[in-house]
Amino acid sequence: LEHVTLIGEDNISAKNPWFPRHASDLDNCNHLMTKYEPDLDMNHPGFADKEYRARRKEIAEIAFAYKYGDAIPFIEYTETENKTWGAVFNTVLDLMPKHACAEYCRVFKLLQEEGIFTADHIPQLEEMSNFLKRHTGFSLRPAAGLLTARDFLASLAFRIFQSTQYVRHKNTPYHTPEPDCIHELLGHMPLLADPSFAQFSQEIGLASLGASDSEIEKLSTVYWFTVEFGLCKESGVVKAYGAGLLSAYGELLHALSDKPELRPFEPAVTAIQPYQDQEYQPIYYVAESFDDMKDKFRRWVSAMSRPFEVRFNPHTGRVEVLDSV
Ligand code: TIH
Ligand code: FE2
Repeated sequence: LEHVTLIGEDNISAKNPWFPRHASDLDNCNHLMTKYEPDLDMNHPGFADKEYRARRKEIAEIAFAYKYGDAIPFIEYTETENKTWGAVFNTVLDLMPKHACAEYCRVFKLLQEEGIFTADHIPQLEEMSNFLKRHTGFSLRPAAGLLTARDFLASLAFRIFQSTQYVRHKNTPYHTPEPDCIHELLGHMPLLADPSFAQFSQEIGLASLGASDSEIEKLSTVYWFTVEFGLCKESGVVKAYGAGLLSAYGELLHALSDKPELRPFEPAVTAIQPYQDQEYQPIYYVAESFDDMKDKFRRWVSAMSRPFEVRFNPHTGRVEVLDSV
């Protein structure tokens, strides 16, 4: 066994930079990227819809007021919002058996059996959070919009997923340029309840703590091409596991058509692939399996250059910093 020493949390230095050490510190990790918000992005489907923008703002306010430990406030979704959910839900239900990976389908069924996933209403984040806790220890906290990569990834280290709570514009159920709760719920939640996938998500989060800006950029690119837009093989057939595909049937069909380029997942290469989130992706990366993806990711991430190591202590819920040099 290697001899390691624990660095205390109070003497912040290059070897011990500030980052969240406990889930309660995430109250300070909710900085937003506003470029895709309907107020600023002229291509957002809600840009010209005043009523939509007011509603989105009303729901985002809840996230600004949220503090660690609070129950996630209940939202009374409107009939229009529930109908948008229903349209996406029914299409996913239809496409899933053929195009979604087995782990996704397994949890989806569980969510239906528990009455959380139904076509007629949007699940509440609080009930979804309780479901995740029972399966993988993941939980949710509300987010006001697209977060900075550093803040978003940091939360994953604590098995916390920061989730938006507002709904996409009714005119574009097949694809939206910014995350909304339909994307979080239909796209992310099933796999966050899968033990292997939850582990992978937490490892990306842990790797991001105290990382340099360029490392954060690489980690968020890997996140983009796996958790968001990943494809994987299942008995030789390519299936979707990325949340941005499973919540956007327009893009799901595009990804599995002959239009985009499919490349094998290789972290060092994938990590430097430029991408955008305005339109469908021209390139997707295909993993051999979740386990293969995790192995490749671990090998790649262990070559990163932080002058310290981190580990999550599940008994205290704290991230500990180890002096490894
Ligand atoms: N495009 C996705 C959807 O329509 O559900 C949402 C997003 C995923 C990633 C970035 S935006
Ligand atoms: Fe997402």
